[in-house]
Amino acid sequence: MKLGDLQLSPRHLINGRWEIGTTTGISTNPSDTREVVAEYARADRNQTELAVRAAADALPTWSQSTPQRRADVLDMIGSELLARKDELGALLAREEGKTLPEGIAEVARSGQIFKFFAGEALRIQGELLASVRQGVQVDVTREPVGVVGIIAPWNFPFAIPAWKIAPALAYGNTVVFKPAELVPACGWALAEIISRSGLPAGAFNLVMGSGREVGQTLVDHPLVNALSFTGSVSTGDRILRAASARRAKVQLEMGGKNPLIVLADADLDQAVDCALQGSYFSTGQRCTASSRLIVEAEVHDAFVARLRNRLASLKVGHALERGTEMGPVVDDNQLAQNLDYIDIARNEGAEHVWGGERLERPTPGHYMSPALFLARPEHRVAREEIFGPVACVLRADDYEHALALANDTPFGLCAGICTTSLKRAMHFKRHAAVGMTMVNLPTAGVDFHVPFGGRKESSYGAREQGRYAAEFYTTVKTGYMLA
Ligand code: TXE
Repeated sequence: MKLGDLQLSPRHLINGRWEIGTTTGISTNPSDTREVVAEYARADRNQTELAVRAAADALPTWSQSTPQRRADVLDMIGSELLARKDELGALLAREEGKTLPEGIAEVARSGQIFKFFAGEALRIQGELLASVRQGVQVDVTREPVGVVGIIAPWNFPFAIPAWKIAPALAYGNTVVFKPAELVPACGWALAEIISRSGLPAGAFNLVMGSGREVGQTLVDHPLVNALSFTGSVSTGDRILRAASARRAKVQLEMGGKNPLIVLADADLDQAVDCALQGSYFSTGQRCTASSRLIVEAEVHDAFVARLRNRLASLKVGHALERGTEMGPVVDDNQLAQNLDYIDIARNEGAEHVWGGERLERPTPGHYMSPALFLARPEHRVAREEIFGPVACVLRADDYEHALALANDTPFGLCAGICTTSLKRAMHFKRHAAVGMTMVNLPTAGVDFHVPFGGRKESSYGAREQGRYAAEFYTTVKTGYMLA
């Protein structure tokens, strides 16, 4: 059976059983909208509550399981993801629209994430301290937070769920996972592997459906102790307000408007590569995408000319077609939003350099050409997250001006610089007001074993990934004992 080619009928996983939904929905292939990828079960409030109860009931068993058992479960999931990366990568490309190589790489990374947290389950640490009181011993230990609600976006349908689910389970929590409505088949394929990994029934549950009903039920449910969310700023804000009102732990990863600075001393070909990859690969649908290219005046025109040439030959097409460099936009709404921003940019007086048009391809899909504008800092195209293949160039007088422009944003996820000056690179790493910096690398493309997250409006709560994930998925207990 090859999931990459089939029409699937994903069901919910609730308390170890596959359940039909109260209604059904469909997901389609953005490269060929005639093709239905999945006809999937959609849950209502009651079904979501059953999943939460199942997770709560499984908590005593799973939270007391041995680190070895947790490591075995996570390692098995990781191994299967790696072994099936081609097949699952094809499913991802079909349902979300990133190119096949991008899809395969994402599934492989998801497998590595599970394997990393298999190791972390064996390395849960505490502290033993001398007390300030005579004869007393103090220890600090980590315990699971409890039931974790995981609400995921569509743009990384394997990797983002993986980097939330794997640490949740590694540290002994139980999970209710809600994938985004555009990518239920990917969510289900991951859940199907997890369902065969040896977890007790109810330790991991999948419920699909709308954010308003399924997502909101998780946010409001008193038995959900922690919520990890990736998505838009507006939804993140709503979740934060509701969840913190009932004192649940919350972690949010939201938007970005990430700058890439190109200084006059940069290797220009390398800088153009960084801009091309960071701004347009994965169709620009990454929170780490570089959508503001801040270029020092001396090399501005040369940089723009080279990037324009690269865009002119970028192959936009069906995600599964060999040689495609940029797949379609995920759906009609996102495409309409991208095209609206093209109009806004033109109307506000940004200078159009390339692209931004709807494209026809042999199959009916949501295709558009990569867009580039010369903008001013006040233009909306330079301030708001578009989440598509649309970037703008801002002209900077010098390094100090470039840094000020880079930090002039409500977001603070990632920032990059292309330079051959070690002094400038070091200064930039220290003064960029973000959670992640890149030197001579695209802003998008991160490792899986180190923290991921940002500042300002981009993120809220403890960092994701790496061993820092323990901050969110555990709670510490301080023990005193008269020795
Ligand atoms: O996001 P939402 P959408 C941005 C991007 C995109 C826009 C909309 O600009 O165009 O957001 O995308 C669930 N309670 N990003 O609609 O609505 C929802 O079902 C609980 C940037 O996909 O934030 C889905 O599972 N959950 C971002 C998840 O939240 C709710 C990545 C995300 O959906 C809910 C994705 C509610 N009330 C979108 N409402 C990035 N920067 O990485 C919705 N959801």
